Amino acid sequence: MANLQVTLAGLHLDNPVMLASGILDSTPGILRRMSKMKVGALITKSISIKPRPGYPGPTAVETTPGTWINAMGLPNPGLNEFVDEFSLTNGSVTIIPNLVADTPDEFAKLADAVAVAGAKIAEINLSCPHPKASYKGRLAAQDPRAAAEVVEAASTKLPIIAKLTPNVTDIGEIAVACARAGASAISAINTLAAIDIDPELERPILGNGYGGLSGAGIRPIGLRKVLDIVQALTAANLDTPVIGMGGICDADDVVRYILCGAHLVQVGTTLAGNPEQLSNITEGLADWMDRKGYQNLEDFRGRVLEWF
Ligand code: RRO
Repeated sequence: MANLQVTLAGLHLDNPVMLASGILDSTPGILRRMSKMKVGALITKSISIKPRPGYPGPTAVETTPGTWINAMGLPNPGLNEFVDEFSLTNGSVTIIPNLVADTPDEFAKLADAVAVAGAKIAEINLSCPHPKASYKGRLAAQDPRAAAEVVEAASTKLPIIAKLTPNVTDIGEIAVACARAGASAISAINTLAAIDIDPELERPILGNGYGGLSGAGIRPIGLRKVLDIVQALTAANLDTPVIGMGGICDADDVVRYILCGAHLVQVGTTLAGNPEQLSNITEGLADWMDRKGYQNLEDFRGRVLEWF
């Protein structure tokens, strides 16, 4: 029988399949429902210090089958209401808050607050692709020094997962900077900077104009970025685990990421109309391992690296 167990910053998780931030995670009720799935951990929608209403609609549109463009605009109730409403300490599945802010100090404040509220680990969103506010004119995850500064500030009270953007030339350089600054894991990829146009209305299809692309079509890009990160970390003698995501729709896609060196994965867009798919993916991974005769994830993790 395949053993799917995995540890992340000392936390024991039943399996490596996590719910990605931004999908089916914006209320305690939806998270409770998702905790019934076969899932290793659930990540919340990005939380900011102040409440944010989000952008005007349309906020998410399917551009080609299975591939979506979104500019939700970080809608969330703000730190205080989040801490009051979301229980981070009980429940059967680990809940990981995803945090978003404009400065290292704000990230530190958010991280410290969720640690006090019982979070065991947090993911910091260094990479929302279409913010109005940004870190000195760029996303933190587009500048190794800025990313490192945020990781350092946020990781004093609990372990931090640094979520990176694919919208850079050298994602490996950013991952190494985050790992050296104390990140306990690197997650990638956030959505690809994108736009789509309605030819009839002669305007962008999203209310915000710009958006981020996710879903089936971006999987090969996610795989390439994860491979780049794993290779860069290995070359720097860092064993920081990588959490792969981008376009995962089924168990084969999870296998693809693990073969590229990912320790865990996150699943998002494909669940939009089909939450049960999360359990199917985890079961499918176990079936694939059984069929291949693998007992542990390490038995095949990173195998594709041998090709390069
Ligand atoms: O809320 C959003 O519009 C959003 C976020 Br925070 C993010 O990190 N990535 C994305 O595609 N959309």
